[in-house]
Amino acid sequence: MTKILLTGFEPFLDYKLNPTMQIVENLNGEKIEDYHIIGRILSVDFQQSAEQLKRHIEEIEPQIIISLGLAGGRYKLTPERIAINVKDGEPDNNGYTPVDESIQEEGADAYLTNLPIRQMVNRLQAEGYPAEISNTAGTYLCNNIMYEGLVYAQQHEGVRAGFIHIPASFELAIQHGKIPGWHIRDLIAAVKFCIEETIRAGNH
Ligand code: PCA
Repeated sequence: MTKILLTGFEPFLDYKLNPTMQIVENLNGEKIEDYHIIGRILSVDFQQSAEQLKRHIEEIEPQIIISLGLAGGRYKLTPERIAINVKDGEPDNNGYTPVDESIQEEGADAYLTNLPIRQMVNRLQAEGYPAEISNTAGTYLCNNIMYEGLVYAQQHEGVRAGFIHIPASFELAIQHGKIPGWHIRDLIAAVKFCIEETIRAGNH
């Protein structure tokens, strides 16, 4: 049994709910072929989230790490190509507001994902979902967690890691008032297609 660690984030800034939590809770415990999905929710806190991710990785020993984040305002589902060694931007949920900081002092400037993001986008489009590769995960928590996941993948042969940004759910879009949304059912289905493509890419 191969394990997939699927992470989501708690609500943050003016988003009163985070649909990544619902997706992760929904897919937690699912099995696809010989792969077991284990879901975990991370804090929107620069320090804590990185430590939580490391603890979950230690406990679960996943071969695949897929992290999800909300990108409020995006219309499409967007697998991310690259994580950069930068922390900058809005305050996290505990008020920490980094300015031009490094995630890891001696770390590489950036890491490219080794998830099959092109296949994910092709599959999503074939299934009728708007999707494209994103070339920036920003400099906030999502980029931070993607970077940490890729550092681990770099250090552990055979491990694949990456990040998918998702649009708001209808529920959040209605609550927020100024961002587009998808039905949560479609968000869950789309993430599942991405997981299937990752499994398929690893089977060749
Ligand atoms: N999205 C934020 C952080 C948590 C989340 O779900 C981001 O894009 O950085």
